[in-house]
Amino acid sequence: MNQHFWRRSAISVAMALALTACGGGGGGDEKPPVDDSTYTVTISSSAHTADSRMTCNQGADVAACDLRMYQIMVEAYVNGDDSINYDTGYGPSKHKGDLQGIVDSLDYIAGTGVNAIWLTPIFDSCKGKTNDAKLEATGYYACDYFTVDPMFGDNAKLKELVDAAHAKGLYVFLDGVFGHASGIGVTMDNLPASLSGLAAPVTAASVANKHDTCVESDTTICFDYSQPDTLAFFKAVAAHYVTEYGIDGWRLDQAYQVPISAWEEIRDTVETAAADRKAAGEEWGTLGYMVGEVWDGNQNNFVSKVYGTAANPGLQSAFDFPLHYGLMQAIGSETSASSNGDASKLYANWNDGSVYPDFAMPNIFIGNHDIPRLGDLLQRTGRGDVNADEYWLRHKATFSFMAATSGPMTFYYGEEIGDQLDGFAAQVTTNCASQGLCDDHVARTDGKVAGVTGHTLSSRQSNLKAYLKSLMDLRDAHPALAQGTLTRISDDSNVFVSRKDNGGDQILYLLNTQAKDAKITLSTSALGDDGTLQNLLDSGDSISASEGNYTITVPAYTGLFYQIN
Ligand SMILES: [Ca+2]
Ligand SMILES: [Ca+2]
Repeated sequence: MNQHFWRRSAISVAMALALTACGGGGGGDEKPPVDDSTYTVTISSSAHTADSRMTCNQGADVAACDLRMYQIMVEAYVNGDDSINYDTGYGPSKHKGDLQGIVDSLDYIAGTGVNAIWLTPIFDSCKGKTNDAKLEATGYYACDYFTVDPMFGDNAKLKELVDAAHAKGLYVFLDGVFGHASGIGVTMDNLPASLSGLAAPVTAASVANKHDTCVESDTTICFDYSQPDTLAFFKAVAAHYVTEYGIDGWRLDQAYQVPISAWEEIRDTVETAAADRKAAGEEWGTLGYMVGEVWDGNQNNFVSKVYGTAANPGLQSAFDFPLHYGLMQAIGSETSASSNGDASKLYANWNDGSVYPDFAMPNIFIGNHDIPRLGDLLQRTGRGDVNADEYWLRHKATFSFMAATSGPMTFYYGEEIGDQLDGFAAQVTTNCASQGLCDDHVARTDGKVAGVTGHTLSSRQSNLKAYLKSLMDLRDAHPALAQGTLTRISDDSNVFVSRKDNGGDQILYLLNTQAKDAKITLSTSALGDDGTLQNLLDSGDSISASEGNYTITVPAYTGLFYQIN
């Protein structure tokens, strides 16, 4: 079955930096706002009290709360070994990516300020043995969970990659597809000695035992978690790569295909393997972070399909699709959205996480391999082409919101340079798969890695990448950003104003989602403080309260960070 349709059926939902110098960026290239009028607002009281409910809002020192993952679509990213290539696949890349290409790119990746890489699935998918060569290249239909895909490298190359990433300060996460596998089945021929005797996972024998989104076909088998052998198998897989390779955890594909009770056991197994490494004195492979993917805009479904409850917890972390949609509606762009940015959508009643259990750690992101890149969506919705200031300002503003958000976050490769696909913007509906231009795989482009693939960064790309690095440096220096309580002072349709607190570290974050400057009069009582505000990214200008008010100008499409002294 064509992955395009398969994925579709699986989902239930559908700077002002520029104006002044930008920290670390050496000065933005962007020009003044398109609209030279000014939005004026007075904020005299705070709309919300401090929220310290979920794990990463509590100010505790939890390493996973400051994860900055960098997603790599392995088959597309970088060709480091031209003797092994798929040469076919979904999406517009040349489909020559491999593990060596990632090893070669680690310095570049670390230079963006992220601290982790997530590789799309790398297990053997039995190239040439099913009737869908493109699907095999994705990695999401494995036939051997204990062997690296020979088109990507081998098991020794994976170990080399994990060790090399760790040496550069990067955690490594593999992509676990534990609900389905290749239609030709799963081989046990390459079982490691330590797992001899392990039984194979059991294919769902009846409709009642298979998840309703998993459809058996020539390319797909579905697993039956009512069978103990299935759970035992995937617990063994999940622990094996922590114990033997030192990976730091897993990204779990289509997490709703595995029951929450099974996730609880798999997570416990991974956490135990990680704790054992830590007890043995290992520096890496000790995190045991697991993040589930449920492509859904309804936060209630994250409780029922990923998190579970305090009494019956599943996974602790899930990609935050609801907040992703809020962020795109506010300052980015959605596939079909045409309205101007509405800052009140950042935390609407459908994406504020209020229904998640206290232990939850939502993982905020912009894009992934299943949705068009932000750059292409901005072009689609008339929010700026690559030569427009708006295009780059919106990227920066989006990054700034992520940097101000407590908890783990994920960037998709190329976002750091505002990548987009030349010649693509509008949705392609006719023969999109054969052109590599369907919305759900058009983001799978060849990686553009300066110093590795021959790509030369434009000045705007360099500037954006440096801005991202400056934000990540800010997160290093200010624990309130990654692990602070959140107080939403104001969320109107034009500006979002919040403060983050972690002990004595206190940050005011302001985001203007409109095309004109915002002049904000913020009372000391609304801020809950009367200290001096010091700009953390620009030249360090400071603002003092006068007669009980601060006056702060936030340029168009810009996020600002002030330390509250
Ligand atoms: Ca290759
Ligand atoms: Ca484009």
